[in-house]
Amino acid sequence: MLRGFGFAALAVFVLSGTGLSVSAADKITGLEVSAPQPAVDQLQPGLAVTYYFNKFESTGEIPGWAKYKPGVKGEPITILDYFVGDGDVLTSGRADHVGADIRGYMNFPVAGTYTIAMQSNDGVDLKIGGKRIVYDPDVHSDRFSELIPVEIATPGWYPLHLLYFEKQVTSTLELYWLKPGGDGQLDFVPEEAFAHLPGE
Ligand SMILES: [Ca+2]
Repeated sequence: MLRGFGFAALAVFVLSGTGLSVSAADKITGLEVSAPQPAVDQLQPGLAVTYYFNKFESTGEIPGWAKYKPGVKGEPITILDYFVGDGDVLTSGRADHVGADIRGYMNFPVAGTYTIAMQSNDGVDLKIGGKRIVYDPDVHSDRFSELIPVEIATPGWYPLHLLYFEKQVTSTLELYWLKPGGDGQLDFVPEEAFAHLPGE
């Protein structure tokens, strides 16, 4: 995986409020923490992923395709910091025509208002705790979401479901946050915030 640290620094610069392309969204509330919480001794690192190889045009096409064509389980995704140009899409081993159904848990260690943002290419549909957080479902070149305030009432593990696809040429999938009381710099959501249960 090419982590693209130089670009990440630029992204944080843009997201810190000096850029023109990022604006703030309305706060999202009502996320439901997993109840009961997943057993810590059963959690595995990273997010589970199933790949579907097709020339998708929108994230909404992935569930329908999955009803008729079995997917391929991939190696878990440890962190969403993919800025790979025309390289392989996530852990799929392919560079184009990839859909991904990504599932697991995301840990919010404290209560409060987080700021979440994504950069994507192509489409994304991210739900956490049953709420849609980022929705940019169609074919597009690299672009950032808004800065999205997300209210977390209860610390802990929340169910995460991310649909994503790469049609062709370049692909990008990055997830950023700023924790409550942070210093204004968004950073990648770290590896320790992602987990999944065996069988997901
Ligand atoms: Ca693309």
